[in-house]
Amino acid sequence: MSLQTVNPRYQPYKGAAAGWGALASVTRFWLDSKQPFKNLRALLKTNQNGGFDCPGCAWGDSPEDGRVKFCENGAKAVNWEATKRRVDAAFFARHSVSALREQSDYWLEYQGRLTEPMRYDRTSDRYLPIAWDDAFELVARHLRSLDSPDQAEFYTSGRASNEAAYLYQLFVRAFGTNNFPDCSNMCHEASGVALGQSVGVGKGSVTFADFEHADAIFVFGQNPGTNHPRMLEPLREAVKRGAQVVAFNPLKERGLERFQHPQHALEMLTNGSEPLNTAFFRPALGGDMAAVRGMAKFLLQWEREAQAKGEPAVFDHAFIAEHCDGIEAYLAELDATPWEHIEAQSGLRLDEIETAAQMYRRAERVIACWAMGITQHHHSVPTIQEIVNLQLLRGNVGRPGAGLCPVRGHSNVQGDRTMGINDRPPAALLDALERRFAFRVPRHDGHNTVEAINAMLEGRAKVFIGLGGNFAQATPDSPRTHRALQNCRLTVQISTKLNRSHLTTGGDALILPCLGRTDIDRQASGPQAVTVEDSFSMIHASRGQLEPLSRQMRSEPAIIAGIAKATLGQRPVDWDALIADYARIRELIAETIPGFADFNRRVQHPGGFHLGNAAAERRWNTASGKANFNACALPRELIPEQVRRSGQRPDLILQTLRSHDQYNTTIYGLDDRYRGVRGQREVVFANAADIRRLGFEPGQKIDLVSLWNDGVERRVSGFTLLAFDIPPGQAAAYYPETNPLVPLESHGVGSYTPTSKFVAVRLEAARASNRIL
Ligand SMILES: Nc1nc2c(c(=O)[nH]1)N[C@H]1C(S)=C(S)[C@@H](COP(=O)(O)OP(=O)(O)OC[C@H]3O[C@@H](n4cnc5c(=O)[nH]c(N)nc54)[C@H](O)[C@@H]3O)O[C@H]1N2
Ligand SMILES: Nc1nc2c(c(=O)[nH]1)N[C@H]1C(S)=C(S)[C@@H](COP(=O)(O)OP(=O)(O)OC[C@H]3O[C@@H](n4cnc5c(=O)[nH]c(N)nc54)[C@H](O)[C@@H]3O)O[C@H]1N2
Ligand SMILES: [Mo]
Repeated sequence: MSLQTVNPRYQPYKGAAAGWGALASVTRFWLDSKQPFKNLRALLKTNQNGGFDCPGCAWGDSPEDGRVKFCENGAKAVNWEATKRRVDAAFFARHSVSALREQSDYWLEYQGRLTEPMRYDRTSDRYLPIAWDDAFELVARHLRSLDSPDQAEFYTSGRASNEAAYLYQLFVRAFGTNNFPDCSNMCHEASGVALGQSVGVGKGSVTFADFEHADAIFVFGQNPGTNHPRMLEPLREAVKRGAQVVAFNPLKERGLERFQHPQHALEMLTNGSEPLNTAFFRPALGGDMAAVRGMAKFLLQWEREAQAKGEPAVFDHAFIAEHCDGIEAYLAELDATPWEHIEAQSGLRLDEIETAAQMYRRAERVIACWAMGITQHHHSVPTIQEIVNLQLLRGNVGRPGAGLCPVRGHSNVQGDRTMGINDRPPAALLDALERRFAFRVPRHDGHNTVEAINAMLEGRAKVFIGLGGNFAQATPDSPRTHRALQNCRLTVQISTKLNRSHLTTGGDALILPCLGRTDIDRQASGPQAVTVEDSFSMIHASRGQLEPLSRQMRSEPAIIAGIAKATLGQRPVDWDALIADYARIRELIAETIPGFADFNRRVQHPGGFHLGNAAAERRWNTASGKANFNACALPRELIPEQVRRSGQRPDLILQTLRSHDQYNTTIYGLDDRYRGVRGQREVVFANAADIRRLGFEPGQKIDLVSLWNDGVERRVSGFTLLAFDIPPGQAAAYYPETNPLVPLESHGVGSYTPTSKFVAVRLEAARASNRIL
């Protein structure tokens, strides 16, 4: 694959999701990684017993099914990590940091794996090698010089293993703060908050097996064909056995429409494909709460009709009476919500909502799935609670084939939270740590991602440590976030690949190169396994299979232990002993984290073990002791007040999403096959009628300017307008290029999640071509 931008092309994609197109793409990536056979071997062990957990998404597989799971984007993730290219001292000697800043994100990560620890030298504007011990000492010096532990921010991205995350939180709390900004804050935070209040567990209640028993699966705001390809198989099986798969998505995502099974030779040869849904609804951005409210209102209407006629009830009265709280207030809220408001806000016609409600009512067992199309909104917590309300009305929580399924992103983002990566830690966790380790844990709230950026901007935080991820690019309001990092005295990135966060340096800056999921991790007691938790709360082991590219790379637990020992000494644990054998870390986890008793033995079980989920067993760990109906009014308007007060009207509402060739801020390639885009990323999808209405032509270059009443100009330049099948008034463009448009202050109520799926924008004829982001 060439790094040159090929001629931008745009042609609608006609094939099915997965199938031949995926195979061709994987082969290309295999060849491109320069070690195709080694990677093939590695891939065959992905998500298998004895292999490593796929570093792609957090979708779980059936624990009983031993077959190799083929997924195009998992293959890309493996190949990307298992490259032979290296970013070493010689590389940094060739390139100054200012010169690297001129390169694209795509170019930066393409250069290969980080192989030795480096420290930024301001005089030469270059990264120079540093010995590991000196690096640890430097971090310790900076941390010890702070006036308060709360002046340091400890970010986590969701690839970190349970063992790494546990050590990290132990070190940080022993140091004295709960400042744990986390990728989850930008992702499924709203799901955790909403589910915690509604059903007492901030995680999904279903397991893989439930998908085999559901009569209907509702998929809200998710693009599984690109982001969770292994989910397509259970969806297809569901449609085949006559279950309903109902998609809510403004974009007709190919993976939700048609699917060709890459492991069924006949299907591939005949080029047949299966439809993947039985109904598709295209709401307004942010319109799902109104849509689900409408469905619930129809159910209430039918319930009353059934009562009047003496017909069987629509609601599950026995469940509601025994298990739920707040039904009266919720039904009153349904009555108080006008149909006109539902129709206007949802972007759907009432007859469409009625059809969705009928499909819902006819299904005995319903699973509701959702992802970023739901969580990255101002009112995402009430939207998720409305989905729960709907599920509670018919008892669709806590029985086989039914339940709640926030489909998680990063492969261990859920596990990291279980391990205590939490800026608002539950008291029970803190008590357990205090009992076991005999130090005074910090009891006050720490910073989440938005709060951490503000603290760094205002000089209240002076040290930033990133355990993975790409903070500079994943966060909103990019120029401000970059300034926030640059304000720090020290920035430390524990990473596998070069990215813009390494180039956005504080006064001092370190790159600490770590092993990834695919690499063999050797310690004193031999090769180590780590553990992860998938979206279904299954815990399983992961063992790297590939020889690391350099002896200088260290494991994440070893790097954390190195920093901890330099900062705190052998306190509150013997860090070296834990690194010699990770089973000792798991013993500590077993003693302090609920559900992990006998961890080392249970994780030997093929396929892993289930952590258990109280809501799935109809035990409700809420304040009321019941599952709560939350009666929340629909937002009066979706356009935020700060936009209305800006005095300008938005031309379009923009959502920022992923292409098929990216993993978050990691850009694998410049194509987005299922949306028909080739060789370019700086594009805006808009409706042809809107493009004309606004006085532009398809193909024209434009600037996007977002609206917010704070006097800051937020603009990205030189984007190509593509006429696309998208509802009127909406636009879509890729993240992270559009992150400069998302105001830091525009975040979800109760979740602090940036509203990446709802940005009010104006379009202007292009001023200049975009500088590299
Ligand atoms: N290959 C690959 N896999 C990944 C990732 C990746 O970048 N690449 N990222 C991982 C991570 S961290 C995550 S969180 C997940 C993300 O997985 P997704 O949530 O599928 O990711 P997005 O691309 O943000 O897609 C959001 C979808 O929601 C729709 N949508 C947007 N706004 C709305 C709305 O208001 N209502 C409704 N109903 N729909 C809406 C969009 O049209 C789009 O289809 O994927 C994980 N897996
Ligand atoms: N506008 C907009 N912004 C968004 C989103 C959106 O939809 N729209 N989505 C949000 C979401 S859902 C998420 S989860 C965040 C993602 O935010 P992050 O998790 O911070 O970002 P990633 O792009 O996943 O991080 C990629 C980097 O992680 C490092 N890395 C990869 N593997 C490993 C590993 O095994 N160990 C270590 N230590 N480092 C590793 C590599 O150096 C790589 O460059 O972005 C959020 N930002
Ligand atoms: Mo995510």
